[in-house]
Amino acid sequence: MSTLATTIAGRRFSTCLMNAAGIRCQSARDLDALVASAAGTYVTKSATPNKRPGNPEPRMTTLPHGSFNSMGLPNNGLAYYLDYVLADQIKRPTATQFLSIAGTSLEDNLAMLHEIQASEYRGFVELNLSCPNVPGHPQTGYDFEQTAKTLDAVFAFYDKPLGVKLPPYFDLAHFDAIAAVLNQYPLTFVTTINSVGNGLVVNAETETVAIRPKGGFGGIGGASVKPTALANVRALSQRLKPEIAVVGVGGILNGRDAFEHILCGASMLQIGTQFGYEGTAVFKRIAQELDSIMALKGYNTIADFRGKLKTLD
Ligand code: RRO
Repeated sequence: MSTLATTIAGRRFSTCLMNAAGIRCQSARDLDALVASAAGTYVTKSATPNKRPGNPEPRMTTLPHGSFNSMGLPNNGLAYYLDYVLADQIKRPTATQFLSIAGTSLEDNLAMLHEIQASEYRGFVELNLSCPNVPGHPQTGYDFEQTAKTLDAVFAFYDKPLGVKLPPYFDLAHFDAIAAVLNQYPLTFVTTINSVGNGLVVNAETETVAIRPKGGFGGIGGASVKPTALANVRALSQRLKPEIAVVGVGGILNGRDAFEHILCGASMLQIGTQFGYEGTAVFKRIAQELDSIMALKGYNTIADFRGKLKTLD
């Protein structure tokens, strides 16, 4: 019998498929649907200390091979998501949740982490260093010094399992640089990639941009970003110390995409755009497709092929 189970920092997940932060995970109703689904766990919409309405609409559009957004961090505030995961922890004591936070300043991130540290929360925190869509706030993950400063301040007091959500990198020197920073800290995981930031979608008919915020600039997700996602999963898996698990996200539409992410080194897979389009049925479908591929190849567990991508040397 094959299994899609995975383990990160000693926490077992019955399957390696889950949602990606931001998509259908903003309300308790969304999160209830994820809990009831075939996903192995869930991540909550990135939280700020207080509730935020996000950017003006329209702030999202579909693409032929993906999605395009500038949501601007609409969320119900940290207390809402912390309450949700704490209640879930009581209902399902063996589950491990991912609680995403995305302060728009270091002070906000530290304030939220102090609150989480002081709570009964035992699950993972996914610290989002890569939101591309808040006007006036650059992506921390592209500033290696600020990333180190952030993690220095975080790990000065925070001692529960924590990972970071990274933006995509496009240069081998940048993979080296970010890995050198991340390897200095007791991180549990990295999640890679966030959307490919600051693309531009043009409507030739109306001769306008497609979305209102930031003059039309927004983050690209879905099938188009898969090669970038695979490169980031692979490059970081090769460079990070083995205690840091890699969570792969970007362009997973089917079992083959999931298989490719695992070959590149992913221990957990997050589905964003396709989950948005398909709803919770996506988890069972992709699990079945991945399971079939593994059966054909004679693999019993994802560890049998994780990170084993071969080069043509
Ligand atoms: O809310 C958003 O605009 C958003 C966030 Br926080 C993020 O991390 N990635 C993204 O594509 N959109």
